[in-house]
Amino acid sequence: MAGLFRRPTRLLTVVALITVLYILVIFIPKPREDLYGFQYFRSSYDWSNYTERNPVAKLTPLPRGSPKKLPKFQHNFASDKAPSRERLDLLESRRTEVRDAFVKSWNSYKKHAWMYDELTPVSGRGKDTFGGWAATLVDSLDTLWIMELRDEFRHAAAAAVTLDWAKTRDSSCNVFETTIRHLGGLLSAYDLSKEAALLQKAIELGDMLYAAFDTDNRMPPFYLDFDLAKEGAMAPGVHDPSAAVTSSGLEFTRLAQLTGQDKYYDAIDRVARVLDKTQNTTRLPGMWPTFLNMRNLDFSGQRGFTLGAMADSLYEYFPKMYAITGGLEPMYEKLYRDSMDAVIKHLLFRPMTPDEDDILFTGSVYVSSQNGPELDAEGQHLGCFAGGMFGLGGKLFNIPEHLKIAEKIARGCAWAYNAFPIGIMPEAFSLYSCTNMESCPWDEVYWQGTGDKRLPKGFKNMIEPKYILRPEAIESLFFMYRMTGNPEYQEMAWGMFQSIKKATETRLAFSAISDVTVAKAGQTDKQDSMESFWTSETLKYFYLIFSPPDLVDLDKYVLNTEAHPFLRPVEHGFFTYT
Ligand code: DMJ
Repeated sequence: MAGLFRRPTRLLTVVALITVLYILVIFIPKPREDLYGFQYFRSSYDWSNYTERNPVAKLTPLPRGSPKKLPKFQHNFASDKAPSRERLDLLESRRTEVRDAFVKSWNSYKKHAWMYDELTPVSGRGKDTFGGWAATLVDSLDTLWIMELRDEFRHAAAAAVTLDWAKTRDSSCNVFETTIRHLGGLLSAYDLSKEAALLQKAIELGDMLYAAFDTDNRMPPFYLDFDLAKEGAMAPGVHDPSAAVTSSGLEFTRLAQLTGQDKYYDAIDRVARVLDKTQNTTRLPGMWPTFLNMRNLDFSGQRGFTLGAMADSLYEYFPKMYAITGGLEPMYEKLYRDSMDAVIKHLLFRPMTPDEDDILFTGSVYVSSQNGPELDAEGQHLGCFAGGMFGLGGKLFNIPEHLKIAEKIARGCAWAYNAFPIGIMPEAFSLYSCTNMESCPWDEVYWQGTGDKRLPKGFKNMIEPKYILRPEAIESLFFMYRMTGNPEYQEMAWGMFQSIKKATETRLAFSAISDVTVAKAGQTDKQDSMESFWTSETLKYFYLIFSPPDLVDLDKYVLNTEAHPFLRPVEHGFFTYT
């Protein structure tokens, strides 16, 4: 009797096993290709097969030919007296401390938030903020490489090439953030490591982001809505942050150079041509308003102008685009020179400080119908990038005045860090603008009568007291150091790093803090947030400023706005494409 029952049971087991195997075979995703040892997965939707509703009749090609011999950006370190053994040891120990901070952040990301966009550095969870495509992982690939964490790099790169851009809980993606973090991260990881699978993953993403330009006037929207794009119903926005819709230039140019496909360059060239055409039609000729109507391309109505939040990388990319195109596209020099003339005339100001420091900030301007341009003497952490930009522009286009401005902006941000008891600059605040750039005596009585006395002397009001692990201040110090070779910038950077570390460190990693005006580093309120730019930008700049200057040599690489290095054409000697 027992045997009789056993036979059907065996049969059932076999059938069940076959079913399970069948399900496994059908549903478990398999590596489709093996590129350089990576188990590469192609995304489940292929945007290169997407049918464009607004195709371009004639593509603008990448500038081709021998790149110009551009002025050197980096100081000639070889001509300096060699640093002493003690100095080299000191720099090495600082590098190690920065790397330790990175490793701590990375290990916690790996343990608690692997493949999520971000780690929550207090509660130790994963959180998705940018499509769920592992933003911290992709953004950190090149830092892993640069810090010589090569095993970690291979592990992370192997995971990055399995990302599926069609798998997201969101119905759209932020075009700018996805471009600078994901596309920029993959391209630089490829430029450094030459791992083919990384380029392949970047191309898939580039094809998706390229679809964002498929609008009536070929201008991109702020969000790429996947369904709208597939239905051919996408339109550009009427009030978009200017940086977001105009700064994909470096990433798309590098992608075009690496693939030989002009379409990527054509997409961003059209946006740059619009900027070129409208540069003198705005209420502050030379600059563009903080928000743009990308639908009718009429920029003459808006009245607000800034180099800070919402607008920053629009300007940052002009000298960088000139560099990455090997100086073969003169439009970028004109865009840079004319916009910076307006910045110098209307936005730059010297603040009144107790020690009468000769420093500069980039404020913002409102153009009123009665009074014309009115300066708002605010300081923004985001505006601190301008030191690096003026430095790069000053060198590339041989404008000595811009180099002086670069130094004063970088020192201004360092001043704002040092002014607060915990040694960190807040996100945004207002200052007093001096009427005279040459001399600016401190007026204690005026400050006592008008300033917020809870703040350090020289500060008028607090706008946003938080610090969210942003990089712009160390970014400018890093550029100044590489440009001048002056070790003073390394000392300023070290002070900054120690302050940030003390005030933001958690058991797991480092966290944004809500208020930098507290008396002691131990009293900071941690906001449980660690954006991917902490490991992509902030720690990379800290690491590089203490490293030998040939590590990410700025005469060979140009860094995108998320600090991802792309090879400059001078490295190839001529434009050839893989
Ligand atoms: C980064 O994502 C980029 O630097 C961007 O251009 C501006 N904001 C953050 C860092 O603060």
